[in-house]
Amino acid sequence: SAVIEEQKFSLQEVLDTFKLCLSENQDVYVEHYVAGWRGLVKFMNSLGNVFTFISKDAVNKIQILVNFLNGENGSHYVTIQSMVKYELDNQLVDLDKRGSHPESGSRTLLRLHRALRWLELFLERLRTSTEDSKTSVMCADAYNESLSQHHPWVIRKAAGMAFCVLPGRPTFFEVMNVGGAEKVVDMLGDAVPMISKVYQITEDLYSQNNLLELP
Ligand code: 1PW
Repeated sequence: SAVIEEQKFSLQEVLDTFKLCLSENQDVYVEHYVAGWRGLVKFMNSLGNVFTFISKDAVNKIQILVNFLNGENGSHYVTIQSMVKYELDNQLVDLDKRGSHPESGSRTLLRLHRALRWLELFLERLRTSTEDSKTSVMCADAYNESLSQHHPWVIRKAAGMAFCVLPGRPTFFEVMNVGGAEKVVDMLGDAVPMISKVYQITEDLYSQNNLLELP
C-alpha cells in the first residue's frame, strides 16, 4: 500500500551520490560531496544513538559548506577546486594557526576529507570480510589507520567506545538495505573505487597547495 512506500534508506543511493561528485575535468562538486555526507550521516544515525556524537560534527561541517554554497559568494563554492582557489586568492583561510577565519570552507572540507579516508578503508574491509568478521574491529582498524591521527586522545577514546557497540555484520548489512551479502559485496566493489578517486583528487589538490595541515 501507499503507506509502505515511504522512502527507504539504501546505502547504494548514498554511495551513488559520490559518483556524481566528479565533473568531466575531474573537479569535485561540493553540492554532491555534501549530499553524500548527508546520506552517510543518516546511515550512521540508523546504527544507533552512540553515533549521533560522531555524526553531529559532520552535520555541523556539512551545514558550514551548505551556507557557503547558498551564500552571496556561492558561485565560487561550486567545486572544491574553485573554493580553494577563491579562499586562497582572497586570504580567507587561516594557514598556520586559527585566526580570523576559523571556519573556512577549505579547513571545514579537510575534516570531511580525512573522515572519507576512514570510510574508504572501512568499506574496503567490509567488502573483503567474511561471515565471522567483526564490524567493530574493521571499523577501529580503519580509524586507527587514518582519521585517529588527527584526533586528540579524548575523541579517540570516545570513538573507540562507539565502535564497540556497532551492530554485527549481519545487522550491518541489513541496515545498508542493499540485499544479500553477495549484493553488498558487488555494490561495495563498485562504490569503493569511486570514493577512493574522489578522495585522491581532493588529497592531491590539498597537497599541491600545502593545505593538508590547515588548523
Ligand atoms: C560507519 C560509517 C563511518 C563514517 C565515518 C565518518 C565519521 C566522521 C566523524 C568523526 C567525528 C568525531 C568527533 C568530532 C571531532 C572533530 O573534532 C574533528 N572532526 C572530524 C570530522 O574529524 C575535527 O574537527 P575540528 O575540531 O577541527 O573542527
